[in-house]
Amino acid sequence: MAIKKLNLSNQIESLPIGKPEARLYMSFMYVAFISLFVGGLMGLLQVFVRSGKFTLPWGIDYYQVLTVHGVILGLVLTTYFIIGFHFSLMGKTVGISQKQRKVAWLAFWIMVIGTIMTATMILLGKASVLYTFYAPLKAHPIFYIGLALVVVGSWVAGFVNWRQVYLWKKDHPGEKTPLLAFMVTINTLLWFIASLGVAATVLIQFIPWSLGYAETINVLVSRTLFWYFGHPLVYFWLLPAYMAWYAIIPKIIGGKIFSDSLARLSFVLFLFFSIPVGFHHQLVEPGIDATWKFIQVALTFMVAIPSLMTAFSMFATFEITGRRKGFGGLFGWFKHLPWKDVRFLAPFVGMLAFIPGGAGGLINASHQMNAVIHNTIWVTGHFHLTVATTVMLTFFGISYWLIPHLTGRKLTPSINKLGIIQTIVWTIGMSIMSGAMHIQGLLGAPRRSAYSEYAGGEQVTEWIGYQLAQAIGGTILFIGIILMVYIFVKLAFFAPKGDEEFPIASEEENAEPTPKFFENWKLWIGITIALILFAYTIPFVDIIQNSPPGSVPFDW
Ligand code: HAS
Ligand code: CU
Repeated sequence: MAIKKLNLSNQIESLPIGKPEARLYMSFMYVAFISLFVGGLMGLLQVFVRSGKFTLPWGIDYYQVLTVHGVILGLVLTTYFIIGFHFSLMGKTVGISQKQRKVAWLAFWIMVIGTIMTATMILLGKASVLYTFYAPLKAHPIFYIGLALVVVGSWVAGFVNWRQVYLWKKDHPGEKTPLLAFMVTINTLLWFIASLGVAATVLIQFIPWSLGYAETINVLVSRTLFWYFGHPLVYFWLLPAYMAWYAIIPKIIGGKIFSDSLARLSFVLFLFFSIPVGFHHQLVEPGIDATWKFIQVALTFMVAIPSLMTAFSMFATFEITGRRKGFGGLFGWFKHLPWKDVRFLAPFVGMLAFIPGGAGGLINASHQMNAVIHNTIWVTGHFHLTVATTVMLTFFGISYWLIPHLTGRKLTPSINKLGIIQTIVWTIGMSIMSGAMHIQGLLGAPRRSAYSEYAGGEQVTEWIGYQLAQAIGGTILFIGIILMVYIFVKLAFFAPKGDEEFPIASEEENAEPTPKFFENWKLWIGITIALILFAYTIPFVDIIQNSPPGSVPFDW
């Protein structure tokens, strides 16, 4: 398909998405929603086991179930949804040529083969190493090779995005990259630079170790490389939600983008500060100098700033839009937001959840308070607010228009209503489950833990009430998952034919032009690499030079 010329003064002119493209984007969505169902079912089993009233049948192990849950939801669902969404945004704004589409299919199949390899090993019980899979837990080599393939496939997908932006820019000299394509480029860069860390630990440490070529493994190196990747991973999840908040939600509520420059700046800041902060997951770890932990914590607080900018920007969009529609008073604009439109409601609840979710993150990042909550189920509560609510509800919000847009169907009033019920069910289930997890964590209950009698049953009396609450919340959430999967199937196959809008907001007519320097990719990548080298070089050399003898595996 030839790439159409865009007029990008301040208005968005969007490209049509043809059937073959839609098929490509939908393939990623199918995997994502199958994962939602399978991963959610595992979550249900977990809360049941932890209630103390249920044991897993057929010798299935709790940690095997927990690994399926984390890998399928945290790694598979997210990555497939995000890549499918990225592609859709690129297709809509800069186009994806037929040639690049073939490469994109290659990416899909590499990822699928990798996913099947990894999933098979977990299901066979040969890889119960949790989604954080660092040493000394050891899995079957095929688990790691599969993971490596998923990462390679995602890189190929990233190259497609970059290539398209490059071609578009060649065709449009002097024009700024469309906002959403700019954001996708940043998120792809972030993912690429971050996943070099996980690729290094998998290729250099885990594959030789699991194949038996190396007898021992350097645990601290493996954890450090994992968290070099693991923290930016959470922003790789968050940024697509922010894309929708900045550039799509304003359109849905009948407004304009608050500030194109502010949105771009916040994404650039995410690129800078997402990566050199992995130590905030290793604050209690011996072997890392306290000075470097301090430096990375300071950088962690920097990465909160673009989120605060986003919060400011969202409030501004809501208020300006409402007032322009003539809703006066202090909160009139708020009352008249389109509460009955699920494309708005679901992401909005996601935003709300990020207020306690983000605050919890700031608690986690504070060294002294981290000592209280680290390795407790508080952390599980934190990430069920952030990734499983803020991000997921926004992804659902996106699905309500993206899926029918791609399948040529319509979001009918009755599906919209069901979506609103889904959002409410999710909110109630998650509030109960995540709330109970936070409190139980403060009482010292560990995370990554099956039901246990602990200290002769004493602790059970203190904790069991919260574990029962988690089982209740988790069951409600599972109902939410069934509803969402049902809605997905409806929108993909059964909803009436129609032409659902792909909502992209435009800028104000008289908006200030976006400064040219935002297109200075060399500068952004240069600063990113400099910050990573600054934050990691000295402590990493130290870790390698002063490492204890390698650890023998904890084998399954
Ligand atoms: Fe986190 C652990 C620190 C954000 C996910 N985090 C985790 C883990 C996951 C995760 C999965 O420092 C567990 C990893 C594991 O398995 O061990 N996190 C932070 C900090 C932030 C943060 C400082 N986390 C996230 C996001 C995630 C996520 C986002 C997923 C998507 N996290 C930590 C730390 C740990 C950790 C430690 C390790 C703990 C340990 O010891 O193990 C920040 O990015 C948060 C900044 C956010 C804000 C909030 C801004 C609010 C907004 C909403 C505005 C609302 C509006 C609507 C507009 C400051 C944007 C309002 C309307 C009305 C009318 C009211
Ligand atoms: Cu983190």
